[in-house]
Amino acid sequence: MERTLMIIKPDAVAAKHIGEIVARVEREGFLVSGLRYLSLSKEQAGEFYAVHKERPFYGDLVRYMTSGPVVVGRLERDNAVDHWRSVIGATDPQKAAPGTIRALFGTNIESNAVHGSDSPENGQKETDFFFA
Ligand code: 3AN
Repeated sequence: MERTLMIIKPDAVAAKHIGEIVARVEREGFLVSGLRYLSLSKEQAGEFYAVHKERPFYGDLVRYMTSGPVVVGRLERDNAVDHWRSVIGATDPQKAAPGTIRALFGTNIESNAVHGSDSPENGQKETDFFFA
């Protein structure tokens, strides 16, 4: 069983899409084995996105991710990482395939509704970050 981390980002929480997104998760065959509603501190957001530290959008990304509450979830199923990435769609909602979560609920490349881990190794690391 593989794990991936879902984050329902501040824009999607504010737009009241938590229920629809979690319903989609379960329809896609995931077991939700952890779910938390929380506000990220600057330090947590900075550490979580540390790989993007040198990118020009890093400061804005940390500001955005701390702009309101988020929902983090630990999702489990076979092929969880790739399956969840196919369900959420491309980073830029304008380029995301129709019916994907980012196409449905994303605002722009930064405020793109949800996060998904990018490898099984990071799926384990990122879920451990929130679910000790
Ligand atoms: P993904 O979330 O699709 O794996 P990453 O890991 O490249 O994409 O980027 C992490 C987050 O950084 C994205 N979800 C998005 O919020 C933000 N981001 C990525 N690229 C850009 C960009 N060019 N401009 C602004 N924000 C970006």
